[in-house]
Amino acid sequence: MTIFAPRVFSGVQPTGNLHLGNYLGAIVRFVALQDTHECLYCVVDLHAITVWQDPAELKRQIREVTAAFIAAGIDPKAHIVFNQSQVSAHAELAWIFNCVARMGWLNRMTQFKEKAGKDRENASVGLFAYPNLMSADILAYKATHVPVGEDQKQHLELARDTAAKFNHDYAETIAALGHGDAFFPLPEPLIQGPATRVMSLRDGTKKMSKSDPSDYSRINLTDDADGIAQKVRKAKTDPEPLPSEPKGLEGRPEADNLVGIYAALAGTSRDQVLAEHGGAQFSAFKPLLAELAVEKLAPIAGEMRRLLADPAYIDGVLGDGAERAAAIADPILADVKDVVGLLASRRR
Ligand code: AQP
Repeated sequence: MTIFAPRVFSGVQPTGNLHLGNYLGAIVRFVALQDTHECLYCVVDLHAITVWQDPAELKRQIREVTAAFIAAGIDPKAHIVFNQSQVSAHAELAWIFNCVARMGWLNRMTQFKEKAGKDRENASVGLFAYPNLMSADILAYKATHVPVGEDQKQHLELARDTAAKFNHDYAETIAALGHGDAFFPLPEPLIQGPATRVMSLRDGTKKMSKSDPSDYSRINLTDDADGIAQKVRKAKTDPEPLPSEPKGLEGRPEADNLVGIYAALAGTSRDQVLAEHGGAQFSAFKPLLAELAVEKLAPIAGEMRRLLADPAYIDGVLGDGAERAAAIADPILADVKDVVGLLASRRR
């Protein structure tokens, strides 16, 4: 059986304010994995344009996500930080995957249904094909592990199905060209911790999201201390005190969300938080949560401001990262073309 060296890949879209969900569900995990894995972290700007983006604002947001990565503790020298559009292998492999993945698979994707809404006919083709680009992002590096929030689980399953179908459809050529019994690994989602699905502060049944029209639904990484305290104070809750065990959070989505956020920020578990704060009213728990959120997020916001004051540095990080990413992806793409039967004679 072909053995693949462990490699981590993940991405974040530059589509607006990064929030606590992106941070706890993804970026905190990105930082932790650096100690044990070779990691590539990507600002997925080609995904962003599947819905309309103001061009000047998009450039600003690409730099902002990069600054957030670095400010949160990702080391762009030890690992690779870059923006997707600078490495053409992503788009090229996505086209090949458009020809491998099936319409029926994409038709089942719930994120497309949610984002396209009722006006499906008017959604971009890119929004529909988005999961194939995501498969290409991961498999252009033969990445084996992908840290993501719960909402990306279905897309990861599609990436595994696409890798498996490619390995199956081209099995003979893959073996004949010396790639063993599998060309691509089946990438594993890493969905772990107490905050894999952080919910809106206004509605505990809806995911915290950049595109929610209410700024009070989320804590942005760039919110100041007063803003964070106000949003936590106004967060929807129920009248009951906190239970002493997680079972008591059943049917209480808002309470469950705040306890999960607290646990993730404190680096502990729901059980532990409830063991300490069970019986407390929200009027006592919310100020503690706000204080903890400020303690963790304020240094990141400060460092982001410092980094964003020097856009040339950020652009340098992205350029250097793109070169190093392309050095991995280009030979893999050349092998993919060879397997598929696309002639790659050198241009003179
Ligand atoms: N609420 C969340 N809880 C936990 N993890 C989350 N992620 C996003 N929202 C939550 C994770 O963050 C990573 C980057 O996400 P993304 O920006 O690429 O896209 P998204 O999942 O579509 O994020 P948003 O905020 O919901 O953006 P919009 O509103 O533009 O769609 C991913 O790993 C994601 O799982």
